[in-house]
Amino acid sequence: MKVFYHADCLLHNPPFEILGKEVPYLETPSRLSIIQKALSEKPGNFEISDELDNNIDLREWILKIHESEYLDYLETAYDTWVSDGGDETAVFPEAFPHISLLPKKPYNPRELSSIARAGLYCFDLSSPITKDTYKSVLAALRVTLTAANEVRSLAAGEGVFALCRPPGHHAMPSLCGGYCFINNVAVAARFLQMATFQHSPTKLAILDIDYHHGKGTQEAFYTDSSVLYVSLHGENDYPCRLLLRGTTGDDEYCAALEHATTTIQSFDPAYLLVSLGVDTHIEDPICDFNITIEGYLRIGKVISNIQKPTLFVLEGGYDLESIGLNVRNVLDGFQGKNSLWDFFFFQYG
Ligand code: Q9C
Ligand code: ZN
Repeated sequence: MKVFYHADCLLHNPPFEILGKEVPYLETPSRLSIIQKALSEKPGNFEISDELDNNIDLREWILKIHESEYLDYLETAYDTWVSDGGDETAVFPEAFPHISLLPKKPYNPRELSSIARAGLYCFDLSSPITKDTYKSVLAALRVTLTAANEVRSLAAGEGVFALCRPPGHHAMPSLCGGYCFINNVAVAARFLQMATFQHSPTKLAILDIDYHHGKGTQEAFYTDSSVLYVSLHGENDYPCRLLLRGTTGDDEYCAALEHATTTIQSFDPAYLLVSLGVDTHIEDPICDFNITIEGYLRIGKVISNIQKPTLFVLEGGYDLESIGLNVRNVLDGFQGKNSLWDFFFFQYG
């Protein structure tokens, strides 16, 4: 399986976030290095490449999902913040200009103070903007769209993986939050659809297996019958919604996933996009599910039953001990391979 990756994705590295108190930033660059290492272990058939398609006009595609005002904000927020006297560490909102506080008459958001702007375009304290954030955000999208280009030449049941960060599925047209800035999967969906557009829009399915609900992705396609969004996520957590109990383990999860795959199969999309989060793992520091390392192998197998050319894009997953094997097992299971864990056990166990 081809894997796209770029070192610029490591640049976004805020020292902390606020989770009731200051904690080290969980969505850390080492997540990528650890996964990259796990995919490089032998035996393996992953071909990791950092040769990205530099001809893709990222701005053009971002604007299919996000507002240009917001994109300009992401690009300029850090410099404006610092020149207004803000701390050089990162842009951290400290005031949230709720709609009732904003001018009633039309106004230019650029005229707001940089503190007010930071709160206007952000819904939580998990997405500080550092000097290099924008560069990483663009790199993540270029990795994703390069991989999306590749998925067009894949056969049914084959896959390609965009190994990138920051993640994207929480990002809204004009809002960052939940470690997300640009919705990589949503932009990739439009990119795939519009470049293969013939008489009617190409049907696509997005399967979101991150622990959290991808509100950004859901809203992008809510009224669009050509894109089916299916999400498995924890109930009563950040910020929505239904489906699986906090104690959900491998069996219960795979049963729900089989249900999701049946729905996707009857929709019969041209391509499948997978928002691949492994924060469902039992040891994840911010999530409640109980998926095991072995469970991810089963999850990959169930996804492969959909039998479509498949683009995997990394979302969450914060347990650094297991994240590498978890991601690798989804991709190994998808390709009908055994767990690397089984291999180690066989060799050294
Ligand atoms: N207990 C992704 O997995 N912190 N984002 C929320 C609430 C942010 C997760 C804390 C969680 C965002 C891509
Ligand atoms: Zn998540």
